[in-house]
Amino acid sequence: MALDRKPAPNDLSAFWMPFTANRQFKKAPRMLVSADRMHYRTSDGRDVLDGTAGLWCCNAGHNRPKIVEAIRQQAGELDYAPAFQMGHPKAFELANAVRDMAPAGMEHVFFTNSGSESVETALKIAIAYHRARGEGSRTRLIGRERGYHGVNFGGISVGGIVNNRKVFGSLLNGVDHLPHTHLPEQNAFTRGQPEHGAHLADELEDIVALHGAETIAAVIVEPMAGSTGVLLPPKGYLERLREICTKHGILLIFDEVITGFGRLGSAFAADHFGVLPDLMTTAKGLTNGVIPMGAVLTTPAIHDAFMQGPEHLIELFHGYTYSGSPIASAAGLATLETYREEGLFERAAEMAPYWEDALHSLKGTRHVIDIRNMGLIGAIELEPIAGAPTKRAFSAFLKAYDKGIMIRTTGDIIAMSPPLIIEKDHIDQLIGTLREVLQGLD
Ligand code: PXG
Repeated sequence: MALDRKPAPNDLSAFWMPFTANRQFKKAPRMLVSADRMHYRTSDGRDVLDGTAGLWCCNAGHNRPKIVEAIRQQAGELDYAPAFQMGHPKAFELANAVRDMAPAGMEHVFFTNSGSESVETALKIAIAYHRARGEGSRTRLIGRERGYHGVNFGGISVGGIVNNRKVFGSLLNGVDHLPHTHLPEQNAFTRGQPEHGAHLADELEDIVALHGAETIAAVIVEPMAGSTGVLLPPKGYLERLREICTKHGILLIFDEVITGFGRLGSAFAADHFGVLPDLMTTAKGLTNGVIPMGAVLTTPAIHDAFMQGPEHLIELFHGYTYSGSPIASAAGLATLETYREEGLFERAAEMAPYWEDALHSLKGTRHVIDIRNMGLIGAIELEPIAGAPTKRAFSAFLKAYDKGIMIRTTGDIIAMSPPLIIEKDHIDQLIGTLREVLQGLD
């Protein structure tokens, strides 16, 4: 009988792990059992310095008392409330707190449970917005090569990471892509925003000429592309995209799932670059990664376009069982309070120059062909092993873990995005260990 079956705790076969080399992992598992502030503890009792804030999400570090307490308390007070046609106070409080932290002009907040869902939500709002205004022909969506917008069908359609798309069929139709902005010949080893590449935004004019502006609903980009290996926007690029979108009545969506909540030393990338989109997608740092939650932010112009017709009718046929759920909302409120009380975004900005110098001290280290950084984000690109792309960086990841630091790799790029509470000696440890690892790699 199924109920009699008691799998041994070390039976790893049932769990099909996401974005993981399952067979490799299960032969030599890397198991994390607890976490506090800047460190994970492994099942073999080692401390591992968190160089990635989990998956770019634990911006305030781990086991933060205010967040832990808020979740505990909310679970005992109101565990769940229906999300449709009912409300509870904390979802409204959190929406207000997010709005107050967001750039002026972002006034309305739609809750989701992840970055992927935020992306689907923003794309759907964009298309439905045009239709609500009588421009129903605007259905095309424009993404960008190397873009990552989560893993649902809309997101992988506008996304540009080939492995995330190619085995999943024909995807959404009516999608086109801008070129990516990676120009290593001109921009290698740039600190912060690269000089070259603003002209790549002009490709949007060609796409508009090809399809007609009246068929295009929205352009979606990461203001700083994270997952593909940290590609910074060239100087002037985002401003140019904004101009062209405005000129043609196309909505601009910033996917701020990674850049939101302090990563660049400002609350959002939109603040950092001084460019305001029409919609912003967020998740991750909204709840410090502790409880799944995302949010889409938008302007009164977009929100108000839906608020028409008889008042008893639903204005947007979209939402999730857990949109703004009580425990996630409580976690979000406590997270934003933690960021504010500890001045963590300002702290990230203050620490950024030290981080930048430490990263760029790796220039000249074996295998390193480029280094990129901004705020508390950094990437080190390695020369791939001929005929075996990704292998060198993955070996670096495994060796780094053995030596007590956690990094991420994508292709042959090492990416780091530590919690914003990182201290200088942690940065020294991260970079020092990485230098040793790189020197010892084949
Ligand atoms: N948009 C962006 C810009 C993201 O970076 C998503 C959407 C999707 O979020 P969810 O919550 O559905 O995973 C992301 C997620 C990595 C890495 O190491 C990046 C992400 C997730 C996991 C790993 O690069 N980004």
